Amino acid sequence: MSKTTPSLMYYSTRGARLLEVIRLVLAEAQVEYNDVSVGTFNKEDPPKDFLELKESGKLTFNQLPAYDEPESGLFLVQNQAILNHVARKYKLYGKTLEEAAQIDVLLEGIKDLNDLEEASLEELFEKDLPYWFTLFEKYLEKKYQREGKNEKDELFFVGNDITVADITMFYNIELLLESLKIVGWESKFNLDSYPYLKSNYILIENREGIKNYVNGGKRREIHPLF
Ligand SMILES: N[C@@H](CCC(=O)N[C@@H](CS)C(=O)NCC(=O)O)C(=O)O
Repeated sequence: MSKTTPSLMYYSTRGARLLEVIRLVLAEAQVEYNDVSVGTFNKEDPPKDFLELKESGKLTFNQLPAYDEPESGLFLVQNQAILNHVARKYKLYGKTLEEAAQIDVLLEGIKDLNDLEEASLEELFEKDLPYWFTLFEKYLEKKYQREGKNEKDELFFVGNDITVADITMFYNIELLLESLKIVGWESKFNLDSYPYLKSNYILIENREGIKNYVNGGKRREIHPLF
């Protein structure tokens, strides 16, 4: 690693969904970076490396994650701000203003989907998840139709290339599937019911950088949803 290698700093755990999406975006872009752990999160007895960072005055809101990019001099905090920056920097935020706006629409929709965790589990699996997944499925189906493609063709959520929208959706589905596996509830959700989403998921799963990261053995432990 050179002096200009960026660093992503957090505690020892995987962190929020957005933080793992940041790692997946960096993986897709095949960017070398330091994935720094400052130690175990403990509000009463914070780890030494966190206190040092806090005392440096660089953590705008005294929180992690933080992203240090020596090449540009940027030092960022806030998951969303870091994600937006790396996605724009590595050309994963659409090729035009219009594509970027459509990506924002999808990312906000995915946020709404995430907020469903508050519902009861029964409601979540019977009603809310199918409702939201069907909306995303319809979105992709219409895009396929507009572009004269069938579901065997490769299709990205926006434009004709991978963006942060595909990567964010990929991680949300992956987290759901992995969490269901851990508690033995695989039967509660079947991605086969959403063939367009499944096709996009497989497409992203097989991207070289993402595949290497996911299978590379260095990933932090999952925080299961249930
Ligand atoms: N909105 C912030 C939230 C970050 C946040 O809450 N960080 C917590 C850990 S998950 C933190 O560093 N807290 C430091 C403290 O409470 O002393 C983001 O998305 O980055």
